[in-house]
Amino acid sequence: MSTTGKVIKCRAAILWKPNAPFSIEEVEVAPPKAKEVRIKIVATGLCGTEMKLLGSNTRYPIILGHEGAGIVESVGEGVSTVKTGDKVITLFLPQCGECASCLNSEGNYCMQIKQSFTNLMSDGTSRFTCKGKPIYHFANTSTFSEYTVIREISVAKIDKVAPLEKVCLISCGFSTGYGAAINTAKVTPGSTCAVFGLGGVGLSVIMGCKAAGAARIIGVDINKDKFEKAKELGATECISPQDFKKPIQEVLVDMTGVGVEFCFEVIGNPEMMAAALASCHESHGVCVIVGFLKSGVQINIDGFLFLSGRTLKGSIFGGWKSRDNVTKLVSEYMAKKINLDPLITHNLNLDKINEAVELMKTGKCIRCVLIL
Ligand code: COD
Ligand code: ZN
Repeated sequence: MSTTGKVIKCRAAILWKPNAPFSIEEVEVAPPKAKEVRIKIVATGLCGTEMKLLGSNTRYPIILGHEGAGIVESVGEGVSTVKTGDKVITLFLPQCGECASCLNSEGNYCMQIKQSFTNLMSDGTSRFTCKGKPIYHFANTSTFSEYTVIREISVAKIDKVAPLEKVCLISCGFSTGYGAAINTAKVTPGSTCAVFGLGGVGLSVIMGCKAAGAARIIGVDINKDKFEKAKELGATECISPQDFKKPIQEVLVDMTGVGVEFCFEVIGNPEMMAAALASCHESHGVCVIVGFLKSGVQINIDGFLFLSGRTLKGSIFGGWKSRDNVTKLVSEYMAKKINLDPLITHNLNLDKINEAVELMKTGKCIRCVLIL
């Protein structure tokens, strides 16, 4: 029996308040309105960003999740680019194709992302209800639910044979890291790179540096358990700042003689951001900030560092224009040009989401993909 146009009852992981565990509840998911798509989520990663949101900085109750892949259940009025049955990836960064960023060949920060900061759909309402209460959306994706409603501009259609439990990582972690190296830094063949933070996103930066032909890739993390995988994916050496008396930027300058040509901060720590910039070659070094800081958090940088020509850059979603490139990245995975499999260390069912949180908190996993 078709569910088109009807409310769907399904399971979702709700965060009712800050620092509470996720609670698996039955939710009602309203049909998609104009230019919206209702998706049956099949798989979703738990990303480092969600871990940062468990405390505060958002609205509650909320359904988090932004690293998702699924199948279109039904579409609202005026949707023309996807149809029922299509396999899709959810995009926290939309691509409207019309704003100044979408029209600029270098930009990818679609201005329509700002709509998702309301935690509601474009008409100011939620499509989720639980126990009679509206539940907030997250990143216009809310993938920790068996069904979700998102905007058409936040959906990328993908190869119909793609394994959703793998390619969901293209929805965030992999693309964010890999693109930061390829698109934002534009890593050059033979260069020396350093990557601060070896989570799923940092390891994807390493894969990007390797694909771009970097000769030396230095992984930096305080958790040495991350080193083995980093080396498997292309790091030529790994170091922990805790093993040195000197600041890490001095260690990197000593190791390379001149500083690294490309340095990536993939932690979200203001001190490490300043250290990453200072680790770069003084003339042509490029430092890319991938980690997130809350609005208002300042970075304490010695202004003298810029005199000689260093560059400091931000990066979101690896600089990819989302709809155009996610489809292509999935094709590259299918053609075995990129590999996501080493990033997936755990698979759990959605109802075990709190176990996945624990695995992330204790640094025991790179990516836990939740199966719905
Ligand atoms: N020095 C060195 N390493 C550190 C330090 C430190 N002081 N503190 C933590 N680390 C290491 C941890 O041991 C861990 O290995 C790694 O840093 C962080 O990895 P994860 O697994 O927690 O996180 P990721 O890789 O999933 O995500 C990292 C981000 C920095 C991308 C994420 O936390 C973030 O800030 N996201 C927002 C920015 C963004 O682009 N988001 C896109 C949507 S997610
Ligand atoms: Zn993410």
